[in-house]
Amino acid sequence: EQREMWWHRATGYQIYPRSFADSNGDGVGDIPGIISRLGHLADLGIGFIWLSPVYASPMVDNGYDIADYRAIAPEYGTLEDMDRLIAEARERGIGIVMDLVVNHSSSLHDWFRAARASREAPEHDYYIWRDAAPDGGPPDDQQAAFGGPAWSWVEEVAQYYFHYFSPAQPDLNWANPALRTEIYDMMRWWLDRGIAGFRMDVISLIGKDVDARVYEEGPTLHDHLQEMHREVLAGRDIVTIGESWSVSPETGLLYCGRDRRELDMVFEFSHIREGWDPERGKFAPRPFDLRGFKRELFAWQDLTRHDGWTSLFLSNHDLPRQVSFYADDGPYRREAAKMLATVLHLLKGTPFVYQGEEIGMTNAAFERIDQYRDLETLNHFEAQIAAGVPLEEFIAGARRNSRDNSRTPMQWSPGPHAGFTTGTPWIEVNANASEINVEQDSAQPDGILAHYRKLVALRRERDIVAFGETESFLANSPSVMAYQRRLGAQRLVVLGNFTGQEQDVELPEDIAAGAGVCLIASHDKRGELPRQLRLAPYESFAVLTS
Ligand code: ISL
Ligand code: CA
Repeated sequence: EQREMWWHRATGYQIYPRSFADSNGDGVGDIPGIISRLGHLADLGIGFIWLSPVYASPMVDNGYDIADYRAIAPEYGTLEDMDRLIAEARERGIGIVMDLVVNHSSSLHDWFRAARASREAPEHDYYIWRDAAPDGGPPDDQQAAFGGPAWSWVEEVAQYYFHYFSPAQPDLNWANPALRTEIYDMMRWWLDRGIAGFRMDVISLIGKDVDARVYEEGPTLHDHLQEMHREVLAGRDIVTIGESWSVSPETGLLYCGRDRRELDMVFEFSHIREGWDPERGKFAPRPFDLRGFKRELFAWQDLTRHDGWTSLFLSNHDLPRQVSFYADDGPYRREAAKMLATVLHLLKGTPFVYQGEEIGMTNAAFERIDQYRDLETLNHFEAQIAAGVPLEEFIAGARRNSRDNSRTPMQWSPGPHAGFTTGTPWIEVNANASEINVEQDSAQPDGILAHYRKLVALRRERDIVAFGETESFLANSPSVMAYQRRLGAQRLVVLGNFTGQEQDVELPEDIAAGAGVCLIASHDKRGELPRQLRLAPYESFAVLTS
């Protein structure tokens, strides 16, 4: 049996600090800005914040390139601000989960500065170096995730170093024990400041074997995670979530199985990838297929039925806005936002809300390349235009799936710059901020925010939401997501219409019920579950029966 942990009933909320709230008018969000908005998060009822990186960084990748793991980026504030955030959040029952980016550091980290200066420096082996190929070129033709070769030359040591992402993000060499000790020290230093856990950036890459060209889930991954657990995590009442782009139901429990002593859960992306063209990648839009999406989500529900745990999310700072990508950001935006939240939050797992999702923020709808800021988008733009992709085609893909879609400033009010800053924001505010913002949504008793507040509360209050077993039905429907949760004699039936048309649904005999209690609904409350029912466009609801 699974021991109940605080994060089994908690909802997480991701803050992308650059775009959340700016306290001093420099156009960049910061920690005092977050502190000033803690009331919003307490009102939502969330249990913890996943805070994207706030460490000292040259910001080539908005902080996912860390130059000092024990210092705060001056544009975000000071260590005192950070301690104040931890304390003030805790007073509201909210933990702070830090982003741990230890697959790579910034090329400006002191370790890398020493490493690139001399082969004799102890830090040289903190990174991954190889000699040139006989022709003087890189050791192999591996490409970096953000474009260009994954190897860069350093004249001083006459070697190439490996970088899975950009050249400004050299990969750390986890085979080096002194490096691992430094990382574990740093993690303990943060935990001792009172944080509630770590979200571990691309953690599935740390066991890589570059010579074998195995990067994801490499041979030493689980040894490292078990060592990290022994050295740092064991015995602390924290939560750990590892990001893995490769994890599948076959490997999932290796990370989060009860007896593994590694992580509490992973962020897995199989349901997200369903929306991408497998050959041409994220900048080639393809129509969303609900059936594949459901198959992946329910595979993880099955996997974690008796062991492990999972996270639930549709959005983050690397993904487009969920109403735009999966549903409708036009006439049915409100209904669509509620529907996506309902079908996701009533699954088993720990749900995550990405800033702005709780008011149904939409994609950025940028029309020109100069509006984009993200290095992934800009690098792919250069490469694809050079390869002959027409400009309009690239922009169409970026409008659908660029990471900047979710990085536009949080929309607090209908006022100037959406209430995000009094200065000039680092990236444009979405043009719809005068209609979509916290001030206006929260004034409506049936707003999107109110709907999220209910879902967050249901997970805290109802055992069936936190722990019930999940059984999907109507799996072949291309338009409706449907499942029930079961706990003892109770059943919670959840339905969501993913289309802008009415849908007639025939409920299986064992699902239909004469009477029930409606826990949440986007339209009129439903008090029964007849065999035949008609869903309004983007309608969703959950009915409890026994
Ligand atoms: O979205 C992605 C898949 O194409 C990539 O942009 C992204 O690199 C991948 O999701 C891994 O993300 C994490 O590590 C990156 C950082 O840029 C992302 O913001 C972070 O979430 C490198 O640290
Ligand atoms: Ca600022």
